[in-house]
Amino acid sequence: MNRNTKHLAMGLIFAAAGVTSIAMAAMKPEDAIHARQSIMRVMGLNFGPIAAMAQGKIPFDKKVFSANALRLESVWEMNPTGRFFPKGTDKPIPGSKIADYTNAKPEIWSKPAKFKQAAQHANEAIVKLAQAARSGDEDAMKSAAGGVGKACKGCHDDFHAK
Ligand code: ASC
Repeated sequence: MNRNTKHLAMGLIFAAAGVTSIAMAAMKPEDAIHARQSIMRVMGLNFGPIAAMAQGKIPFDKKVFSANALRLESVWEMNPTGRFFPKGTDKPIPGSKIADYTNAKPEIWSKPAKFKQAAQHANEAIVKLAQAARSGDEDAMKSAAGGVGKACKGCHDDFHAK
């Protein structure tokens, strides 16, 4: 790489980083609420059949289970518990047509370390579930599903008002 190319490459990297941080800084509170609710809805839609199969409520279907588990992992990579919980999004946004409510508890912001740890537990459980799905081992898949259910419930009990 010659010097000019190198400078151009560096410039592009900094420009991209700048655009990203501007986009994050400019995210409106109602957009953050809408984003996290949509992501969690998709998480729930994918986890529902997995939980039902693991509990024997519906027949085990390896293809559906695996597809849903891999989608859970990739949707979770959007980091719903991270950038979509900026300060100031613990209450409905006055005048907002997008998000009229939020069930996020104030503990998300008053106990950030605890919230982060709960999210980390969920991350570990979700990665484990996807690994089990890739292995194709039915028992491992069902058992990993239990871990995800517990992680979801644990975090929702503490941080999500019903
Ligand atoms: C879901 C969903 C949740 C969790 C929780 C797991 O599918 O919508 O909130 O799983 O019920 O215990």
